[in-house]
Amino acid sequence: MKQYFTTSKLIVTLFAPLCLFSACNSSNSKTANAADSTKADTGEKTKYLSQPLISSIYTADPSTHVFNGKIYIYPSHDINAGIPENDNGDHFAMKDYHILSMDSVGGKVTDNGVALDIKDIPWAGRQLWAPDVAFKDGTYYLYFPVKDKKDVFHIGVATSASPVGPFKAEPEPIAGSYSIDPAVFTDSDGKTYMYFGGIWGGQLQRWINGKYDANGSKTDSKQEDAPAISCKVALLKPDMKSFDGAVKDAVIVDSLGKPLLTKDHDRRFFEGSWMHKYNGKYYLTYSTGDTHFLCYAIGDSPLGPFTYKGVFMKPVQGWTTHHSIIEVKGKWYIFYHDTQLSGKTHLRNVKVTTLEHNADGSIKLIDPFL
Ligand code: FUB
Repeated sequence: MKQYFTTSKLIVTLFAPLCLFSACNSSNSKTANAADSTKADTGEKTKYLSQPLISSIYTADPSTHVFNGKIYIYPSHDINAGIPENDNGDHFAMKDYHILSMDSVGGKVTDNGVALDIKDIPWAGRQLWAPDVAFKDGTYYLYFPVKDKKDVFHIGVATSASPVGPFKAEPEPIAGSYSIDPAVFTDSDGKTYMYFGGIWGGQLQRWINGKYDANGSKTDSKQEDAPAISCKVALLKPDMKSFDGAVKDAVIVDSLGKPLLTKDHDRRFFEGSWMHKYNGKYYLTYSTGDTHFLCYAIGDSPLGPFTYKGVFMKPVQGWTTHHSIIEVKGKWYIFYHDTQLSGKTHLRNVKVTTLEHNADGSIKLIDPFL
C-alpha cells in the first residue's frame, strides 16, 4: 500500500482547473486528501451509505468473524503518530490492536481494549497492519503483519483463550511468511488457508523466488505487460502456527483463462484479500489499490485459479479500501472502512452494510455513498 498524499496535493493544485474542462474522472486521478476534506469538512453525513461503528478510536481493515453467536471485528488501530506522509506509508504507524464486539449488526459496539501491543512482539520493528483471526480447539489465533527490525514485513501469530485477548505472540514470525494482510479461511473439510500479500508499501513485489530484495521496486510498475503479481495462499498446519508446504499463487484469470496483467490496474490484485464460500464456490475478494475498487473472482478450489467477475464495491472515501464478508443468521454483510470521521487517509473508521449475492452467484454492486 502506498500513499500519493504529498504528490496528490501538488497534482490537485496544479491540474484541478484542467480537470474541470477535460472530464478528469479516472479513478487514478482520485486524490485521497481532496475527496476526504471536502466530505468531512462539510459534514455531509447523509451522503454515506453507513455510519462509523465506533468513533472513540480510529479503526480500519476490519476482519470480522462470528464466534459463539457474537460478532468480533479485528481491525487495525489507526493512530496519529506524527510521522510525515510518504510513499512507503510510514505514517501508518500503528502500535496495537483493539478488538470490537457486538451482539448483532446494528447493536452496541464494545471496544475490548488493547489485545496485543507491538512492544510485546519480540521480533517486531514497526507498523502493525491489518490482522485476522482463526479459532481451533479452544484457542484463538491472531495473525498480524508487522515490519521486523530490518524493516521487512512478515506475518506473526499470537494466541489467546478469549476472542478479545489478551494475545501472546510467538517469538518469531511464521516461517516462510512475508508481506501483509493475512486473511484466514477454514473450509468445510476443516483445512485452514491463509491468503496474504500486498504490493507497493506491502512489499510483495520485492519477493522473488522466496527472497527479499531490499533494493527492489517500490511499485509493480516495472512489469506492466507481465502477469500481475498474485495474492498468495498457504495451507496452515494443524498447529495453526506454520505453513504446510510451499506458498502458492492465488492466480486471478480473465474469462478466457488468461492471468490478469500488471497494467490492468482496474482489475489486478493489490492488497486486502478475503475469502468466503457461497453455494460451494470460493470467492476471492480484494482491493485494486491505486484504482480503489473492491473486486471479486470465483474459483472451484480454495487454491484457485479464480476467474475475475467484477467490482462489487465502488471506491470509498480515502485512498485505501479493505473489507471482510461474513454471514450472520442467513444474511451476508461487508465490513469496510472509509475516512468519514477524520478526512485523513491514515485515520480511518470501520463500517458495515449488507452484501447480496444474486441468483446467478454474482455480487450486487455496492455504492458506499447514497
Ligand atoms: O492499514 C494498513 C494498510 O492499509 C493495510 O494493510 C492495507 O490493506 C490498507 O488498508
